[in-house]
Amino acid sequence: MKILILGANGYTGEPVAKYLSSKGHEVAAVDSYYKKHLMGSMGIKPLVEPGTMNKALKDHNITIIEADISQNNALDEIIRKCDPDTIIHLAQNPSAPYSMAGEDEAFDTMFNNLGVNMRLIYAVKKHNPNIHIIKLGTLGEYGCPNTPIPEGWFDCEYKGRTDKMLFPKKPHSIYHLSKVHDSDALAFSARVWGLRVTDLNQGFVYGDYDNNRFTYDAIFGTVLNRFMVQAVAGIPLTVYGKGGQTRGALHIKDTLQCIELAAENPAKAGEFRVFNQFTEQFSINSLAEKVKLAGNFMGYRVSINHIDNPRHELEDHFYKAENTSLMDLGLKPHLLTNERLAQMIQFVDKHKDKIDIGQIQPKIRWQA
Ligand code: USQ
Repeated sequence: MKILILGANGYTGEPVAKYLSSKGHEVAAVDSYYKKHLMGSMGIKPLVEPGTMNKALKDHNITIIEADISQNNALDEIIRKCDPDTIIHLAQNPSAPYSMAGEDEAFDTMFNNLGVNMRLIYAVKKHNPNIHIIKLGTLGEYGCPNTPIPEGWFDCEYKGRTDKMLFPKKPHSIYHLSKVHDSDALAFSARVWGLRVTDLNQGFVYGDYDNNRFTYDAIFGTVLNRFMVQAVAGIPLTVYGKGGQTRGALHIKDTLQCIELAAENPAKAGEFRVFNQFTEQFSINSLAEKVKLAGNFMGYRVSINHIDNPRHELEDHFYKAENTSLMDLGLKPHLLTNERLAQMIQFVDKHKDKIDIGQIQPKIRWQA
């Protein structure tokens, strides 16, 4: 397949580019270094910094394109040149805390995420509506409803009449809200213009892959990666509030498998397909306990600290997201065993001299 990856310099983008290229696909990788520059401007350093795409992808037979696809015509030219049959769209600001830092950050998140998504829709519509768009969405679009969460669509009955509808969303941050709008725009593009779309509603990702950008700060780091760094650094694990928050999660290797499965089994013309992309669900308390147990067994002194929750979110709630579609396509999960946890902690330990403890505690408050 000819695959174009938008946002190929990130924690997920770079592994996806390498993985799909290693599977024999013709891969082109696009990035504007938006996030790399943003993190630099905020003084945030990842545990592992792969540098530019040139540095990270150069031995992988991948076409590297530096471009700002939020600009009019930029993506059109790339599509004309690369003629992809699949576009994997990861070119977004992925941080809930960043989006809640203030009005400018909220605007930046909305402008970047919705803008690039709209450019993509129009570029595909103009040049080749047959291209399969795979969009990385998030499970956080749904929030935490007191009902099970279907994979996008559900059978709705109201006042005696029925229809197939997209499940209502209750996001908890401007970032997650931006993804809700993206999903709506993509569903619209399938309904009205017949585009082929897969929306992957992903849980939080953990783990490293071939020296990708591994963050642990309070803005860009996801919870399990943060806990593992805190365990190694001897900082009490930062559980926000009661810790009963429950989320879907998956190892970065499963993200790669899921994207590959979606690409190899494309959506039909006019179909907006939603897959919930996670392999297990955990409460934050149970994650902290797992890290504490594994860390203590490995000789670290790990303790847990419930800190004032900087976010506005339910801390004790029902949570049951459905996730059979990717399993049915053949996903073989890499589960969070004690052995895997120990391997990941060892990886963090190899880089422990780079841990900056000033990046750990959260400073952005949802209701400030
Ligand atoms: N949390 C803690 N302590 C921490 C960090 C986080 O208790 O030190 C809690 C948060 O309050 C939240 C949960 O852990 O309840 C997940 O937080 P997170 O920072 O790992 O994830 P989140 O901000 O929700 O966003 C991340 C990715 C995002 C992706 C999303 C999937 O950054 O791109 O879309 O996970 S989901 O969690 O399903 O929304």
